[in-house]
Amino acid sequence: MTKNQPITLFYSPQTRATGARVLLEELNVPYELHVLNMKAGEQRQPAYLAINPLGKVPAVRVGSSLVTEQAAIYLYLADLFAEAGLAPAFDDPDRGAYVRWLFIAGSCFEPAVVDRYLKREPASLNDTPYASYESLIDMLENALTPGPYLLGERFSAADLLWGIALHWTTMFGLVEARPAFQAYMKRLNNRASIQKVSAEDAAMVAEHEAAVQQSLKAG
Ligand SMILES: N[C@@H](CCC(=O)N[C@@H](CS)C(=O)NCC(=O)O)C(=O)O
Repeated sequence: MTKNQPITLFYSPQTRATGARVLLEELNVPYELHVLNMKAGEQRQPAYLAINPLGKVPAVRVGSSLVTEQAAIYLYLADLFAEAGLAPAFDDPDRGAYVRWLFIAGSCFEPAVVDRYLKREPASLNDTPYASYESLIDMLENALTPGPYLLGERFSAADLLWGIALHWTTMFGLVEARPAFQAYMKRLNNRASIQKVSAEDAAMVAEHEAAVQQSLKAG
């Protein structure tokens, strides 16, 4: 049975893999990290391309099942460990909104943010997969008002994905830090799981940087 199989998270600190690790912490299941030093380009080496041919993290292996793409990983793990209560069940009325928000992250928010990062001219409403940045961000703000979570009073795995995505995108000025987003991020950032993983990420980033400097010195 997949559930009792070992879990390996292919990981790099301060990346989209951070959220997948936070989720594993929230699910309270044992896992092993396979850390890639992305500053040294390990994600583009054949060993990792055999795991994810796109060379992107996160990827998670549970027994013989391999899952890539952060939203797919959240969906998979939160359902696999449903007893943690982070995923509404298939017949739960909240299931639709839950799945919808997981998919909006990858299908709409990510391309919208990349377009802004690359300073692309806004395309017509029918040429993008997200209509317009404004309509998408307004939709998110409405979903978080009054909150406290995307599903109202109910906290779910989708909040981990969105809380962390907003943390990075507001920090880089790609998404405006509207009051509803600030309150949401503050709520999420108070969670022990996020604080633990963030602290360990900072230490790991410093180690990776030092390793790269060391190898440059060694020539
Ligand atoms: N579509 C992927 C994107 C993952 C992604 O962009 N990961 C970045 C880190 S935040 C990465 O692995 N970059 C390494 C590279 O492109 O070299 C997902 O949602 O999981």
